Amino acid sequence: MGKYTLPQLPYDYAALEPHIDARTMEIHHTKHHQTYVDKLNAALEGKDDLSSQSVDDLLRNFSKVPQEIQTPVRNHGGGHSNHSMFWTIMAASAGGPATGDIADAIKDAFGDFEAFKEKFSTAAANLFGSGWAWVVVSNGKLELLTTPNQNSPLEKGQAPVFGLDVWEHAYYLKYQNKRPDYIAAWWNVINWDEVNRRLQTARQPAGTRT
Ligand code: MN3
Repeated sequence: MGKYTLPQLPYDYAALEPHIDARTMEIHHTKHHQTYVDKLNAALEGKDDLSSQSVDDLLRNFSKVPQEIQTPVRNHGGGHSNHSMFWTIMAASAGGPATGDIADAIKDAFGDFEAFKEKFSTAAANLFGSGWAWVVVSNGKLELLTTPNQNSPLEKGQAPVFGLDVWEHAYYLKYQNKRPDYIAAWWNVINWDEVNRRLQTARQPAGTRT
């Protein structure tokens, strides 16, 4: 039994239907996410000084990870952190325009919500290969960016507010090659309450985050 463990989903596999199907959610959680956890634990075997940190702190302190295990920590630590975030920022009976502080922050940074949604969706659709589209707090400002593979914004000192998994495993069973359809559907399940909680944390100065 390794140090890092697969978190439970805060809802049933079928909860996000019809936008994200139950079979995709089950495989994504029990196979893909579990594999990131297992491979992260294998990479950190015997390195208790590193694995005593939360996975997010491990990535924030990436420069302290020995070079010979940087690649598995980036891939599988990133995979564990990214998916742990992803499950929580989705919910049943969610979606719609942003609410609360994130609505104001989006307006300040990107203009109106529909313009932002378009910009984020285009970035996610155009990302070549596998990766994530993100809204992060970077130097106190809200930014939209993408990362390849499972690379986490935490590694670069950016605080992820929310991110969208655009690996084919996230949508292929239901949407096949139609990634833009998956992205359009995903806006119906984004959990703005959790995004607002994460925004509050992301805006706290580094070092005081929990
Ligand atoms: Mn995934």
